[in-house]
Amino acid sequence: MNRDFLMEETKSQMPTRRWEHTLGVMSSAVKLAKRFGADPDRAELAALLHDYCKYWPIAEQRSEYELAGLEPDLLRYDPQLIHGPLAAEIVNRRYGIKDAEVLDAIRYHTSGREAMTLLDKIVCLADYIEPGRDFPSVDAIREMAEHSLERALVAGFDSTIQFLLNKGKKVYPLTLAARNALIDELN
Ligand code: DGI
Ligand code: FE
Ligand code: FE
Ligand code: FE
Repeated sequence: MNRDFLMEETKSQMPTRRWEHTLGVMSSAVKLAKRFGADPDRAELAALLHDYCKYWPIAEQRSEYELAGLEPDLLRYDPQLIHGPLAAEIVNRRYGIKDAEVLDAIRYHTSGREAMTLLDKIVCLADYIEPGRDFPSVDAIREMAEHSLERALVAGFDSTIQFLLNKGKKVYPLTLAARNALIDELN
């Protein structure tokens, strides 16, 4: 599939601000791939497509998700979790993206999962640290990302979980499983 074509297609799904975020995630993912020994092209492709469905109306995301027969338990948690697994489904359908590791990195970029692959980690972390991101611990996480994907990702999930707890929201169990597994990898 032609890169420029996929870029135009993806750009047309979202407002300018989110497209700039996507470009930031692409460049951060390529850097991380080079640093940690993953394929930069596959990291860039997953990053390009990771938020493909993010700005579709939530009702449409939900109905497409249900129609595709994706994991129903996720719908009991924050609707912000839908766009990753839905994007993996949609880009496979629309553009014939078949690379299972690329699709998984897209699918799990928000939630994480137990036993994240190198590509999963890179896309999820790039999403946290791309140049346009600004949240309290982002600079510390960028620093950690110089040396350890796992340490940086634990800090990323910590900040997300902290944010959810502060708002009195539920935490999707896969995020806890992801964090637990990353901590085991560190020890
Ligand atoms: O799509 P982005 O804004 O680039 O980033 P994202 O896909 O990582 O996250 C979208 C939001 O999902 C994030 O602000 C926190 C929210 N969220 C809600 N419930 C959960 C959750 N994130 C995780 N990891 N786990 C949850 O249970
Ligand atoms: Fe996202
Ligand atoms: Fe993320
Ligand atoms: Fe994102």
